[in-house]
Amino acid sequence: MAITERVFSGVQPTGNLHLGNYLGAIVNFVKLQETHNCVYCVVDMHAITVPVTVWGGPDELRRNTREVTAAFIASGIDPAKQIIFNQSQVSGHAELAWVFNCVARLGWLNRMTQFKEKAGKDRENASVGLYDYPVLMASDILLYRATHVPVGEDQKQHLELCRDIAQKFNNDFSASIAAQGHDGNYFPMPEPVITGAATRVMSLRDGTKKMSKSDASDNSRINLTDDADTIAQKIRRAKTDPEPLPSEEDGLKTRPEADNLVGIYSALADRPKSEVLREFGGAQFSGFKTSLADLAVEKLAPIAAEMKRLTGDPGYIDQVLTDGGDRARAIANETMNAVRDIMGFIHKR
Ligand code: AQP
Repeated sequence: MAITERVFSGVQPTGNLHLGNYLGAIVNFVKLQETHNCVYCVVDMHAITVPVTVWGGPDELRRNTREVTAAFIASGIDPAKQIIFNQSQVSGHAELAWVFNCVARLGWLNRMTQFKEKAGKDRENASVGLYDYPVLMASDILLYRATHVPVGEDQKQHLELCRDIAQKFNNDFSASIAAQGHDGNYFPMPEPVITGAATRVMSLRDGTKKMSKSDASDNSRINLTDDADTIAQKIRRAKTDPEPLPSEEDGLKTRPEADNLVGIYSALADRPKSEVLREFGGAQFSGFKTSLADLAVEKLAPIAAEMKRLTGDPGYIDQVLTDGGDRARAIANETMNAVRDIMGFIHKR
């Protein structure tokens, strides 16, 4: 079967969905649905790679899974046209991950910087799942033979690993792939889609640190569930330097906090940074922050309100997920049957 263009991406249900997740990933999910068939996944099996005290246990996982689903829908993804589901409903993710565990090399995984960051000094105590996270992610993408993967900058290295796995699988089993009648490579080389002015949104408290769900300070991030007052207050309190805003992008190079706030403005307004600086260059931060807070509230408050409405109806959300799961499973089964044939696993047809 020839490869056709398809988009896949996932978001972990680990709570505190924030502006970085929205601008780095979800905004692009919404745009891509105009041109592509898309599969958007709430990756609950990835969420459990950290200690249960961190992911919160079953009630919290259910709540967070519904919250991410609500964020997808509230941001504009149409669940009737595109597939929205939670990963654990489709067993192919775990099955393909096993095959890829036997394709990926230890040396490749040892280079993954996210594992090093997340495991920290207590590496011996990290779960095997956290180490294997990038292999499961490669399976998520390739199970749907996806060609495009919208993600934030931080996922670039994992996407490269996914391409390495696809390539080694295609090479190792090229004869069997051809014998099964597939033309050329069975798995595509998925392209990362890392676009927009905010592919790496930084913490509001420290412009050198990524905005993250796990930051202890709630003031470091704007949560998608924050109300208008909280959004405005967090932006007013965001760290800045004492200089006025520059008029040219070059002037942002050594000023991470200024660069971050201008990037957020630019992404929310869907206007290039250069244009934003033409308007605000020379202005003090106080005035710029007021405009940024107004813009953020205008764009985000309706999403928060819709998320609240949707999470108030868990029956509807669960229906979206199970319906999406059925549609995802149909594609996944096709891939898994082909993989079984390619590998030589005897199976029921
Ligand atoms: N700060 C960010 N800027 C731009 N994009 C970001 N993404 C995450 N943080 C930023 C993108 O959001 C998508 C979903 O992320 P995830 O749920 O898989 O988890 P993550 O990358 O681990 O998110 P966090 O906030 O960074 O969690 P912790 O604190 O656990 O490390 C991805 O496409 C990601 O690139």
